[in-house]
Amino acid sequence: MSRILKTAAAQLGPIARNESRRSAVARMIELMREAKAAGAHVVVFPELALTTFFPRWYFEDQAEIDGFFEQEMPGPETKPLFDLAASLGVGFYLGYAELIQEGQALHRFNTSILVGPDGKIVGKYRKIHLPGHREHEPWRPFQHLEKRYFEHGNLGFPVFSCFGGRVGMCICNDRRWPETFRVLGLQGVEMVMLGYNTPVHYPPAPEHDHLQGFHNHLVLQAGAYQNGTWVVAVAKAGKEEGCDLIGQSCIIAPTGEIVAQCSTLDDELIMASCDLDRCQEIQQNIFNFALHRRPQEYQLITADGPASTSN
Ligand code: CDV
Repeated sequence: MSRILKTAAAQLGPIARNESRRSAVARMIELMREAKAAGAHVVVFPELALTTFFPRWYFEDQAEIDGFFEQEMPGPETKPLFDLAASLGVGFYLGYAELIQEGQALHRFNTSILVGPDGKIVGKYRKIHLPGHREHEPWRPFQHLEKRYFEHGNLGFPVFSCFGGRVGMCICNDRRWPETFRVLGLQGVEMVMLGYNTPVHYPPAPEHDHLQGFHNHLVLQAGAYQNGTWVVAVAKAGKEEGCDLIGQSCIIAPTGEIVAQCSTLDDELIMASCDLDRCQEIQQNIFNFALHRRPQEYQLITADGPASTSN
């Protein structure tokens, strides 16, 4: 019996700073209905999909910052998405800013969840690789203050048994790190879902701006192939509050081939029938970890601190 997971990538166009969650959720509901009509079992939405990408601004007022965070999931504005998922029998991945209280302490994470076709949360991930900077840097045309507004994720890179397979998550900058995919790969992951907000302009090295699209697909395709897993990567795209975000949302086979790709910078749905058994073509052969890996030679990867460049 084949294990075909009909998977939709639901790219979002820009979300304005004054756009309400209700409006963002309404856009996602429309995409979820379209996905169901096309036969999808699961829909992947972007990183921080409920609001504009707020780390591009320096805020001093914590209450204003917390206005971009969710204190419950689902909450009143997001519940309609969960209810629709349950009524349609469709699962989803959603990225959002999470604020939780533990004892007296408040914690803030850049989070994603997996929701099953019954509308119940089956897995949670908190972004581990936080890009950008901690302090206000006025020389930049826009800020990238993830290091200021979020703590590093503390849940590791879990893989969940759901949708008939083994599913893992990561978020945006995580995709650039081979360690992300390898840790998921070592757990036999068969599909990695991720959302991203990637500006075209990278202020510390603007000479790479024209390579943003290339680097996006380069790391996603490598992560898929080197671990024999499907990858579903979904952008928030387009000109958001004056900042251009790349699109190129895509579904990638375990061979590293892109099998579906968005062609706009707006709300757009793409679909693929993902046969999870195809992971074996890679996982049992060229990247059969048990047979071919040499972990004793990789110890520098987990050693503390940067690797020495001298010999
Ligand atoms: N949201 C992100 O993590 N964005 C980063 C940018 C800042 C480089 C990315 O890796 O796409």
